[in-house]
Amino acid sequence: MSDLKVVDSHTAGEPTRVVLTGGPDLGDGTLCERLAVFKSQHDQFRRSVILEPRGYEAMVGALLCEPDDPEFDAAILFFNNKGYLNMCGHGTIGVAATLAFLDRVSPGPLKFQTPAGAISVELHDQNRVTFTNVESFCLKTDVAIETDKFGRLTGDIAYGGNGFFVLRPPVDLVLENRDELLALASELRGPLSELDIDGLPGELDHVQFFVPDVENKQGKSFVICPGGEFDRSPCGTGTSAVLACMAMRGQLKAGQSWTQESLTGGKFTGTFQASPGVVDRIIPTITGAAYVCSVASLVQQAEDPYRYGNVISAEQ
Ligand code: PYC
Repeated sequence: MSDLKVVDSHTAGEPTRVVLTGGPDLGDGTLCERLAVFKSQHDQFRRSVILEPRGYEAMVGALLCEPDDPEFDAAILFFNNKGYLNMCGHGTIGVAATLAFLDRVSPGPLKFQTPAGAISVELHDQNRVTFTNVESFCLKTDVAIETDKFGRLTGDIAYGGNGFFVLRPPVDLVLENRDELLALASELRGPLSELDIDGLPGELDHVQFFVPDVENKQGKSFVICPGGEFDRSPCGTGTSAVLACMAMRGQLKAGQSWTQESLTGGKFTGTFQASPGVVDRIIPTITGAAYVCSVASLVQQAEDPYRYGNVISAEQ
């Protein structure tokens, strides 16, 4: 049996499981080619690591891989209870803090390769991390979707390493309304998947309820991921997407600092620079902290009917 060693951390409460050893053999193609092999030939590995009983719904996996180029300190393939993520912000912070915990890196600059692109990272100490994300943008503003309970809702389609539908919630953005917002996000997925969208590098598969307080340069967000689970953290790619939307509306300027808070009170700070030479595109920089909470070996006994995970929700 291969030795499947993982380190679990959380970033503002959102878990990241870094796979150190025992991952599948993905061949020696480019990172994107290896991701394609992961998806097509080793999806059972993803399910085994993330789904119950070894993992749980909110967890994001991060398989450490050999980078395509030695300029990178690590290459990462992110996955969750539903599938694969080209980029994950809280996961990037979690990987950096995990590598620091393992004494594999020291505070200072690092560079990670992800399928979405190169991510520059500054490790401030064992836990605190700033990463500079891929180019982010707001693709469409005020897209209307009809819903059963709340009628017509409008939101923006934006990219921050993942694709987001960003909208103001029709109810207060508080933990008590969590189930209602989860149900609404689930309802929105159908019409969103039918939109004819050109120009998004990936799927429009995240819904983000967002309430900005522009004057005080802070906002509250609730991100629902493709597998129906919500991000306990303020979501790094989601924060990048809203920075792009606010930049486009002139609500935040390059270099200004923004604080993004999740429904459970976790905070990231973010800022951006204009993307060189590309109008209305930004390069976001996000800061947060992650803490290691366990080091484990995962075991899959051959007779275990749940060795490849237990599907417990219709959205998985
Ligand atoms: O932090 O970018 C993020 C993220 C995406 C999905 C869960 N977390």
